Amino acid sequence: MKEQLNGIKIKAEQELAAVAGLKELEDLRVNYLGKKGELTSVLRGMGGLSAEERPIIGQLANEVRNLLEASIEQAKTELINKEREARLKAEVIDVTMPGKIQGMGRRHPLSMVLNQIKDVFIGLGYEIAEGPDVELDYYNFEALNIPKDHPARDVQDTFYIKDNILLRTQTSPVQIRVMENKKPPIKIICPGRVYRSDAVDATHSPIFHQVEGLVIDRGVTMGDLVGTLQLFAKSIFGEDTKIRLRPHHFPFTEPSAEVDISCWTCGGKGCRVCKNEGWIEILGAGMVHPKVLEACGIDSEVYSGFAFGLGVERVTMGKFYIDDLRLLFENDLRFLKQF
Ligand code: 2NM
Repeated sequence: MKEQLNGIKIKAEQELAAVAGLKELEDLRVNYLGKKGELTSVLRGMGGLSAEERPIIGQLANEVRNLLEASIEQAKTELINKEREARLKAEVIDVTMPGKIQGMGRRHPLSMVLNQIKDVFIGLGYEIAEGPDVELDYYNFEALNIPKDHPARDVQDTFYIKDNILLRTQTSPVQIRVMENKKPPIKIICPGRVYRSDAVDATHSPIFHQVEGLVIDRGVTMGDLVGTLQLFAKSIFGEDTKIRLRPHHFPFTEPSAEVDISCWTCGGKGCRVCKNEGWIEILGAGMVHPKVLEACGIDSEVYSGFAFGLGVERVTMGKFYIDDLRLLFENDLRFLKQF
């Protein structure tokens, strides 16, 4: 019986060393220590032992059982720790990884481009400001010096919720709110969803995304604006990218400009992508109108600033050669899987 017990001990320890999972470990425990286990059946056979043998074998059996229980308990702890470590390792996210994110599938092209844009401006020391999608007429139009009879105010172009409550048509109301609440210097970008009453086609959507930028300080000039946009264009479209400003009119900036960038396909020679222009319009910009500054309580004799706005969909379509805006909203996996 002594040999039998030692045999069980050796065999159990060998098997224990090879156990790889918790389920296997539990099976092993039942096989040896369970009601019908090997050790238990040896103990059952103790009835036939002599009075001298019984306590010796009994003690040995107890020792083997205690040893096995301890070994199994230790193996269990080790297995749980190993599994926890593996799980933690699998959960680690490399936040610097672009596009495809571990365990999170892929990213939407709009998010990829938005993140790139944010990175550029965060790198320049800008802060990100957000505000409500549902706005007051005052913040969306009035404070931006957009006159009462301006076509943008028409119900044809703007979604009204009530007389003076609407879905913002641009993210500039966020900038008005920041200017009202914070003293210059101000250096912000305002990314977000905007709404316009447009019919859906390859280049229009009633919901799209904008990033607007705003810098207000003493002595800010058009030169600062040009330098900023030049750096932005190079960061997003490549080092060889040039920009071109054309005079324009916006009620909220003076002077105002439409900003083109050299075609990212032909570099300016003219091709299908730029419709032989060599340039592609991508931004609106200008020096913040003194009336806008004053409406926010900023002294326009002391401070000046520039602002710009761009459509995230437009930039995304350009960068990825997407010819139909609807692809960005339909979430067809055959499209999304390409990113
Ligand atoms: C654009 C173009 C030009 C703009 C102006 C302002 C504010 F609040 F400072 F007046 N925010 N954004 C602006 C200027 C936006 O988008 C095409």
